[in-house]
Amino acid sequence: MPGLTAPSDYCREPLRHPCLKINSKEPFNAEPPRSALISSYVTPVDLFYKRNHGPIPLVDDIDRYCVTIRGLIENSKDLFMEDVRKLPKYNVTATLQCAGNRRTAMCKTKTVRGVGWDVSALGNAIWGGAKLADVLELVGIPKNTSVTKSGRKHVEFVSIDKCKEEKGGPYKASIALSQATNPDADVLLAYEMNGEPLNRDHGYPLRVVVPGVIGARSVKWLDAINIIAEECQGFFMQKDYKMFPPSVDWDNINWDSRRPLIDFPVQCAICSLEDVDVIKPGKIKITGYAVSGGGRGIERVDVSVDGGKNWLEASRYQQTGIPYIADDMNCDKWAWVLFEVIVDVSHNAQIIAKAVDSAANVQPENVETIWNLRGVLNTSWHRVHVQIGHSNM
Ligand SMILES: Nc1nc2c(c(=O)[nH]1)N[C@H]1C(S)=C(S)[C@@H](COP(=O)(O)O)O[C@H]1N2
Ligand SMILES: [Mo]
Repeated sequence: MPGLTAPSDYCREPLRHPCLKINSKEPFNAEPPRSALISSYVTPVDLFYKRNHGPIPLVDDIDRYCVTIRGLIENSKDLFMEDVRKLPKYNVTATLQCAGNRRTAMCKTKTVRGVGWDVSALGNAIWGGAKLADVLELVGIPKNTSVTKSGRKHVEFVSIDKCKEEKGGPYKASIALSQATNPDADVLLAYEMNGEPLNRDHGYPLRVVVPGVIGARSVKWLDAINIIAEECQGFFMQKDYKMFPPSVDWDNINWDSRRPLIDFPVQCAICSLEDVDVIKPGKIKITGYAVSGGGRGIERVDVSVDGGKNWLEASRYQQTGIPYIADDMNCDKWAWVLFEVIVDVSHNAQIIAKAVDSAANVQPENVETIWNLRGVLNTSWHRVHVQIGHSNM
């Protein structure tokens, strides 16, 4: 692993923003406060959630750093940063969301295992880098290789961080070769986030960004790319990030019975209020985010202030108070939309938000029906409670 080092302890962690809410210190897992998320369409890097499984790697020599591409190809290749930078550069606005986002709320039904997250284990960034499809072309794999041609082949991304779950080995994950070679899937080897070089927390010097897919597949601190016959056999593909039905618990789980999670389903959350908040009676503005996976944009966000009897359609904005003007039908293909709606609340109420994506997929009404032992993909209607009072204001 030329140029990159993986510490085995937490003595050389980067500095982090003091506003982040720390869900686990070592490895470092943290999310911004709800209100910070909705103040900007593009999430500032220092407030972007951080999700790690081990200590943060360090670059000791950027000139020697390279990614080895090997496996089912004629000749393996060492890809240096200058090779990546020579390829056409793309800026893709994409929301990255952890499959564990909103896990804490799932625990209320029944305990789940995993880092507790509120509603902010996601962020929207402008990722700059080369397309994986262009990189794979350098090793002789044509663009748009169809599933018919590629069969079960996957492209595996291997990092160098030391993860407990991998018994001290590196984090890894894979995606289908057909997706990896599809330029329209916008899979990037990213070296920039919001126009700045990636920072250590987010994968410096190079990370994978797989838009529309759970965050777990966007491998940071890339060390190798393997072209393999079948999906990656690592822990995070086989023994984690799978969704089981509510009937499955730790005593009857069969990991092989489920496929690894890929696309993210439709999701939304209110960010202008906490789970329980005290407000003054009258008009209040409800704001939040909505996002879907697989390249499906958001069609609509509905908000209710009477526990789901009546619904109002929210409008979208990019900066508070400034409506969102879509000049390109595809502009929210991979990115979230921020929504706002003004409602009148005169008594204690349950406020709910639910989104509909471009394929008319809706969110499940109740968290109980999608409870799963790992607490992944809590995309149930987001509910908060307001109490009328004068404290706090
Ligand atoms: N090498 C490596 N890549 C990784 C992880 C990791 O622990 N190690 N965590 C994954 C998970 S679960 C998520 S949700 C995203 C989080 O990316 P972020 O920390 O940049 O927000 O990175 C993914 N890539
Ligand atoms: Mo994640």
